[in-house]
Amino acid sequence: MERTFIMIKPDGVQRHLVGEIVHRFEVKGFTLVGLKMMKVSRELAEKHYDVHKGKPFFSGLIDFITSAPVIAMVWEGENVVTAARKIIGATDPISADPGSIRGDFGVSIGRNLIHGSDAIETAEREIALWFKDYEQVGWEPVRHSWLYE
Ligand code: IDP
Ligand code: MG
Repeated sequence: MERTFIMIKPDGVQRHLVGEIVHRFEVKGFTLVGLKMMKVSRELAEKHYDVHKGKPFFSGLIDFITSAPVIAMVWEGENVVTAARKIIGATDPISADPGSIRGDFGVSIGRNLIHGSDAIETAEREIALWFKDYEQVGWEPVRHSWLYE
C-alpha cells in the first residue's frame, strides 16, 4: 500500500491546528502509520528541503521549520501521495482552493501550515529521512472493506 510523508509545520502547531489537520486525513479514509512531534535540526531541515537550496526563500524556510516543533507523520492508502497534495492545496494559500488545508487556514506562502510529498519517489526518500522502520506501524483498519471495493 502506498505511503506518504506529511509534516504539520511550526505555524500549524502554534495555531493549534494539529487535531483539525490530522482529522482531515482520517475522515478522508487514510491510515496513520507513523506520528511524532519533534523540534527539527537545521541539518534535517536542510536535507529535507535540499531541492530548494540556493533559492531566495531557502534560509528563511530553514529558520521557520526549525523555529518551533513540527508533527511528522506517515499516512497510508491507495493513491495517498496524490490525494494528500489535494487535501493540502496549492503552495500559496491565496491560490489554494477553499476546502483544502492551506485554502482554509492560510494567507501566506511562507506560512502554509503543512508539507506533503509531491511524488511516490519523493515520499520514499522523505519517509526514510524522517522515520526509522520501527517508528512505522502497519495495521489493518476494520473499516477497510467499507472504503475500498
Ligand atoms: P510545496 O510545499 O507545495 O511542495 P515547494 O515549491 O516544494 O511547495 O516549496 C517548499 C516550501 O517552501 C513551501 O511549502 C513554502 O513553505 C516554501 N516556499 C516556497 N516558495 C516560497 C516563496 O516564494 N516564499 C517563501 N516561502 C516559499
Ligand atoms: Mg515541495
